[in-house]
Amino acid sequence: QLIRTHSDMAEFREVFSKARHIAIITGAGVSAESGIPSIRGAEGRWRTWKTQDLATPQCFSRHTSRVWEFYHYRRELALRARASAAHRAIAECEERLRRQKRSLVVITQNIDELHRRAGSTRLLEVHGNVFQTRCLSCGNVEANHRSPICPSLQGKGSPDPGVPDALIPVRDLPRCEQKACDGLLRPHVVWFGETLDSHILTKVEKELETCDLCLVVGTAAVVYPAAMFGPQVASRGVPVAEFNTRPTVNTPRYRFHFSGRCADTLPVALA
Ligand code: BJW
Ligand code: ZN
Repeated sequence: QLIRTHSDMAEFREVFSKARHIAIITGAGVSAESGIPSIRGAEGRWRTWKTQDLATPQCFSRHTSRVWEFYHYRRELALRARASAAHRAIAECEERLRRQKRSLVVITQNIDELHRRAGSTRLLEVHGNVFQTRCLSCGNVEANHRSPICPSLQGKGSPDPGVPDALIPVRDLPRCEQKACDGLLRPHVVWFGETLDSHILTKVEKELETCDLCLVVGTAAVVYPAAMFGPQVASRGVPVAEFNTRPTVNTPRYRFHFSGRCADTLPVALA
């Protein structure tokens, strides 16, 4: 249903002061504040390829070296990035609410771990995490912050369109270190056409059903199923506030829309 959307911060602050369970859904716009470009942004390219085509299981099986170069580049970028004022405002708010016996959970589509680095502890990463690997042979998932992730990727991964594929042999790409396994590792992220982790989705459902205020920050609401999280909350009659530099298809379904960079708007909203 369509509802009247406000951008009245005083009214939002009133709702915020009464909320006991807050869910914050975040997307690439929050990481943009840390200098990490969205892979779906206007540019949307790495070298000459559309990033949307690289983030698929088909591309990984055909062009394993290329896809690892792409993720190596983004791991190194995320390692060097620092949490922004938007990440910090969310983490500080969680801590403050906890002391007041209120709760805040972050449901993020971002894979760069910047929310955790800012200090968020209740965090659901629905599209995985680029600092975790998954073995294609034994299924083992583990944290990995090595830089570079393997010697053969050292100095590789430049996004410059003139740079040719490194064509690294698969045996020299990241391999499993579990006893006697040596399987090929992949980034533990959710690619197009893959399903989201059902355990995480169950937790997300519970948060969406119990929150009494929801913020949707820096996401274009194009990629499913995450695009439906905010509308799902709004359909229960719960106030939803969108923070984005521009309106989205979901804006008319939300009580509030705050236009602008989230590093400017969120610290005010969550103070
Ligand atoms: C700012 C700002 C600032 C900027 N301050 N704001 C139903 C309908 C149609 C299609 C589908 C459907 N169900 C499934 C599909 C297919 C597909 C899909 O959604 N396709 C769409 C493109 C149409 N979905 C899937 O395949 C999903 N799987 C699935 O549903 O499984 C079941 C199934 C399978 C097959 C068929 C049917 C069902 C999986 C999706 C996984 C997406 N993974 C990625 C890549 C992760 C790894 C990686 O990063 O490499 O996740 S895609 C990419 O998009 C990444 C992001 O998390 C995700 C969302 O992007 P986000 O965060 O919204 O970023 P942007 O750039 O789009 O928007 C940024 C926003 O910020 C903008 O609005 C700016 O204005 C704003 N902004 N600066 C505030 N400073
Ligand atoms: Zn293994």
